[in-house]
Amino acid sequence: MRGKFITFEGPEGGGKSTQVQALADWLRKQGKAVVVTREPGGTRLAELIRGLVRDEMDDPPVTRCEVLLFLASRAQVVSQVIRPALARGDWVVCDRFADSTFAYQGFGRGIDVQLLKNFNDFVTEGLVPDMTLLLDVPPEVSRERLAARQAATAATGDRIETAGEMFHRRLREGFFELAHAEPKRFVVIDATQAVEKVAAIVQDAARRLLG
Ligand code: T5A
Repeated sequence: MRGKFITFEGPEGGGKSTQVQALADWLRKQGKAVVVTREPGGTRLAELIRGLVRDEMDDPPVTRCEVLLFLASRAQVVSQVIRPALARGDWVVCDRFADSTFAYQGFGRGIDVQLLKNFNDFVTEGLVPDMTLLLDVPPEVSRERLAARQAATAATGDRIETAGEMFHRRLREGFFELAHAEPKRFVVIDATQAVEKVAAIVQDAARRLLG
């Protein structure tokens, strides 16, 4: 039997990576084989693309190039990791997927969302998550968390994290619009709450898929 495909989405610093690991651990305790992956990335080539889209550089990708890089990364991880895992019956938990393209490159950068959906169908061959957990945080919280992490690790913000305030407001609204259009697939979670509280809401949502 095909496994289930769960994605985490939302603005930066919403706690996706934290909750991806927590959900994977919990699903394993429920007896599921779980594959954790992320976008951009998840295969050797896709991780190289991740560097290209995130790194600050003198001649950064123009928006159309950025779109194609994210889509190229997705084509690799879908065909080499996600589809084979689902076919084996494993559950796949993915840190970002297609909705990030619609929110960031569509609502954020202004590329036509329907055009992006058509391109996305091409690279995913129509693969849609069974459930998408939208971890919502306002830009202020996102900024505070990333600043705290940067102070603790001496890391610097990446090219997209450091895009302007309006960009982040637009993409957050974009996520809401996407969730509103597909209420059965999306679960919108107020991710300003404590990690444990968010994890409990995520588990309740995942229980529905466990049947
Ligand atoms: N992108 C991606 C596109 O533009 N188009 C696309 O198609 C795709 C797929 C990816 C970038 O690429 C863009 C979006 C992104 O800008 P990334 O590093 O994967 O880059 O960026 P994020 O996914 O945003 O990852 P982050 O690590 O920045 O944020 P997370 O994963 O949401 O948050 P997490 O878990 O790392 O936590 C961040 C900090 O907050 C703390 C954590 O301890 C950590 O320090 N934290 C909390 N603090 C308080 N309360 C909570 N509930 C907390 N949860 C976590």
